[in-house]
Amino acid sequence: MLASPHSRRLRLFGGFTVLAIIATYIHIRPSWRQTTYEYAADLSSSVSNYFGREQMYNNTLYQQGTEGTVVQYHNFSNPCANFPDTDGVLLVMKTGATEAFDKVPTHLLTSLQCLPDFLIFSDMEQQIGKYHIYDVLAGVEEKAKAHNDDFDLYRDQKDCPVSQKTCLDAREEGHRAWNLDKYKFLPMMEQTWRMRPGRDWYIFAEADTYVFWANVVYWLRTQSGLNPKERVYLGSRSFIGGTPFAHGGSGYILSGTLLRHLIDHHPGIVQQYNIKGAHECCGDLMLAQALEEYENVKIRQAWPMFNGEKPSTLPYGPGHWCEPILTMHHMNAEEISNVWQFEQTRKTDRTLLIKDLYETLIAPNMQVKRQDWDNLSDDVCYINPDPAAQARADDHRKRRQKKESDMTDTEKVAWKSPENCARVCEEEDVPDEEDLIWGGSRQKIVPREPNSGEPSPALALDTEKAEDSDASDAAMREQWHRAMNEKKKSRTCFQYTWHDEQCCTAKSFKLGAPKAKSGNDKSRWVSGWDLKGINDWIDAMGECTQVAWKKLEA
Ligand SMILES: *[C@@H]1O[C@H](CO)[C@@H](O)[C@H](O)[C@H]1NC(C)=O
Ligand SMILES: *[C@@H]1O[C@H](CO)[C@@H](O)[C@H](O)[C@H]1NC(C)=O
Ligand SMILES: CC(=O)N[C@H]1CO[C@H](CO)[C@@H](O)[C@@H]1O
Repeated sequence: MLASPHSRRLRLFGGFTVLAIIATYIHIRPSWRQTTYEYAADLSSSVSNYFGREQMYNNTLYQQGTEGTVVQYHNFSNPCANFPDTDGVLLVMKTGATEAFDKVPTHLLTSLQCLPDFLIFSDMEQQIGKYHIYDVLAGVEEKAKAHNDDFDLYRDQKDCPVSQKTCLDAREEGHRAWNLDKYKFLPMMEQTWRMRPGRDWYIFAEADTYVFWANVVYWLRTQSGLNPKERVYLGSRSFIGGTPFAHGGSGYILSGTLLRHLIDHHPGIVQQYNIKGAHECCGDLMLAQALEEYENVKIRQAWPMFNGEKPSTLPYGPGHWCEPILTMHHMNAEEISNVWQFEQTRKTDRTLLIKDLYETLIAPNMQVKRQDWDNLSDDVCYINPDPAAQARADDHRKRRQKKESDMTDTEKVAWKSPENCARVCEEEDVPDEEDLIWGGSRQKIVPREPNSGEPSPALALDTEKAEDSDASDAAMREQWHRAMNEKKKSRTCFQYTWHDEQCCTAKSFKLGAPKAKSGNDKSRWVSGWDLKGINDWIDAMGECTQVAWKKLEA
């Protein structure tokens, strides 16, 4: 350690006045000088590391719990070394001038640096470094733009003599940006085909979409069974007014053949939809309508591989575990960079599964309880039956209430406190083997310290079965383990949120997000996770030996 200047001065002062201290000073001086020298050497080597070409850094994702999944140090100088060959696949990103400079640069620093080619479309022509952003609305005819309020933002953006941020507040312009956005989809199809014709696959994404390139390319080429010579339209399916469409933010894919057909065989289609836009809510819906109307092609469902969630909101659990992940949505710049870093620093190059996201990005942050936190639990709700309390609950939660007659005793009082709410999930926990007494000759299993006095029904049933058989102790344990494994896997309660005499639980686990603090204890949001139940479920699932590629519906 280096002494601070102040204590050094003190020591020098003491040295001139007290002989003994001079002696001490002389005695320690060599080691002090050496320390100083070492410090300087450390500093100089870390500075040269930082500015040198080695670029070997601490991996900030490496922490307790992730030692097995990501490397501790990583050489960040060659980010595209393991990037897949994207020959024949083109990324088309759509953004808007109110957000482009917030969202696009992080893509350029991460995956886009490894793509040999891509297109970025927006509602204004802009330049970010060496990258050009095209105004996809430039060609929209005057008759579609004039007298259409939806284009006011388009005009305002052009009139802004300084930076867009100075003229327009992105948050306040949110709905205007949204209204303008729907007009971009069909022109984007046309311009994509004009500018980059003849690719096999076109991946359309937004500036808050994350694309897992290794998975997407591998899936398209070897697992999807799709042929780019056919007319293919796929993504995460949503419905509006009964019409299925590929949700834009989750990313979606058109085969080159379909894009060519749509643009080359139907002149006037873009103009028609530009005018139609004034009466429709969303551009991704309009694209589906156009594909259906002119090509008779419907979306093929690729969810949950194409996904509208991000790591912190993804509902991990049944159906979201051994499934590979191809896209995510609502990703802010920091989240994009984090997931990219995860892809870069994984210890393996096997297909990235939803489970892998959980293990590295979420599990280290799971804890029993968080105050002022909303974990997005709302699958089943238990609300104070008092009419005044019911009136305070929102309709969605009210609809999710369990019937009183279907409730267990624990569930009936779940609304009373966060602790009561937590017990709903705990009821599904299975005992650990260490907590059981294994009977002697007369084989019998009883919980050592039963929570409720009586063993749970499933456990009692299993005990009977075991008693009936003459099985050896080992066979009985084996049978018990199998039964417990099934019970672990089939649990339906993983976490809860409590707030204002409302308890809601979820049949999946997710991290969620902070919720604004509110004044009194009753209205504060508390979220909690049944960590034992979650970890038991994960253990019971085991390693995902089979990658659960989603079979596309016709
Ligand atoms: C990091 O990789 C670059 C090239 O990819 C190499 O030149 C450099 O020596 C590596 N640094 C370390 C510390 O391994
Ligand atoms: C890397 O992490 C270690 C502790 O894990 C820390 O002491 C060190 O300062 C870090 N290095 C850099 C360059 O941040
Ligand atoms: C952040 C978020 O989506 N929070 C939701 C949590 O659950 C309540 C009740 O269902 C919703 O109203 C919130 O929007």
